[in-house]
Amino acid sequence: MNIVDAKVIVCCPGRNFVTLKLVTEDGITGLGDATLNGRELAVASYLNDHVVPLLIGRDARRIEDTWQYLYVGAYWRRGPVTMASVSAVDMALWDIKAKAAGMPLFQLLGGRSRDGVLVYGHANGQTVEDAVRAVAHYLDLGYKAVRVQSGIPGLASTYGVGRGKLFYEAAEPGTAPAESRWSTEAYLNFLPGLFERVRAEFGPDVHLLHDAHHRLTPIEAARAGKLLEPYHLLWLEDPTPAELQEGFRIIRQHTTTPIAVGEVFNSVFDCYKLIQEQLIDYIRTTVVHAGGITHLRKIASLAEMHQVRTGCHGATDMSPICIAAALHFDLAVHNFGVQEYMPHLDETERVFPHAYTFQDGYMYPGDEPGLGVDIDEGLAARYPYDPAYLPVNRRLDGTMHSW
Ligand code: EZ4
Ligand code: CO
Repeated sequence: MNIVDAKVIVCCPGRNFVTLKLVTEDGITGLGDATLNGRELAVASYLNDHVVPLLIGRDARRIEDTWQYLYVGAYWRRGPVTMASVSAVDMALWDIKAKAAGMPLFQLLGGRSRDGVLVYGHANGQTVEDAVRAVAHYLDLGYKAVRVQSGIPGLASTYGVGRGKLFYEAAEPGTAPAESRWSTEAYLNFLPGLFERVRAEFGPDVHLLHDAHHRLTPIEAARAGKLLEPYHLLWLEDPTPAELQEGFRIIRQHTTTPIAVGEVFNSVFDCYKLIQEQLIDYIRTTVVHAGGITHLRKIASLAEMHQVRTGCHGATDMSPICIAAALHFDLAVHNFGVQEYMPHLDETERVFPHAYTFQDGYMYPGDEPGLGVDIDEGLAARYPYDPAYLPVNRRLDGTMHSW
């Protein structure tokens, strides 16, 4: 079952996506997401210039060997550009294998471990009362888990609050990133009141989440976790940048607020200490950025042994191909926790028709063979690449800070 064609498709149906499409000699097609928000063309080049030529003529059935060939074989290991490329190939090969088997992918991964995949949505508002209204809207739609982000008095713009009522789209079209300003003091003074208000309004049962988006030091994150304890979050996400895995020990020593991290991780080596020392509760590595289904399963297996659950990144910069792959994975692995889900724009949905569905706070990958997602190439061609960047962030005195 040799690969006879490999094509990289870059399109912008409302936002930029990079897609890899493989075709075998038997005419089976496989799709992989290779989108790296704000750095899309670097991955397209890596694939076109260095991966596609190696794929033609390879046996599409050899998923593990192809993964190792591209990872070990590149000599230059890891990094988001390399790993998004490897992930796309891996996703497409699992799509092909499941189609050849006539099964939805989750069956090849061991079958269902649960009835449906619990997802959380993104409630946000400029003010606390706007955020409360947004949470109510999500609950009306059936969501059982909601991330809450709000504007902060005194700051002109805040991560997690922006255009889009049902999602937060961070990348802004343009040839240079937008700049925002940040004050840790204003944030920490404001945050507990937001969750006090939301808990008072909606009671103890709804799962509440919050993303600190890498902006705190470990001791500041420890303070945030302590202040939020009365409101028992499902998780506090990305409390501090995780290049320094040891930093999470400080947070752990001070608070029982569950911690999630990992959306920017590329491999198990970014998180093995966090997992083995039980410094986190949820690992957010996702299919497109952490080596595809093949590598994500290895991370999940390590996490399972240490009582860490999965919580895959699922913002709108994961294309429907990645969301489909994540849902198959989430349905199958034992230690699944929760899946992030932001609905895509209608233009995106039309370019990537898919079998997955949302109902009553849960998602279902569907029963089509493979990933259950397609790309309408004719339509995609009508949405050419449009440069867009994630914002950068500065403290009030102008110092660069994590965004
Ligand atoms: O900043 O997807 O939890 N979700 C997030 C997202 C990420 C973007 C980066 O491309 O943190 O908003
Ligand atoms: Co996040």
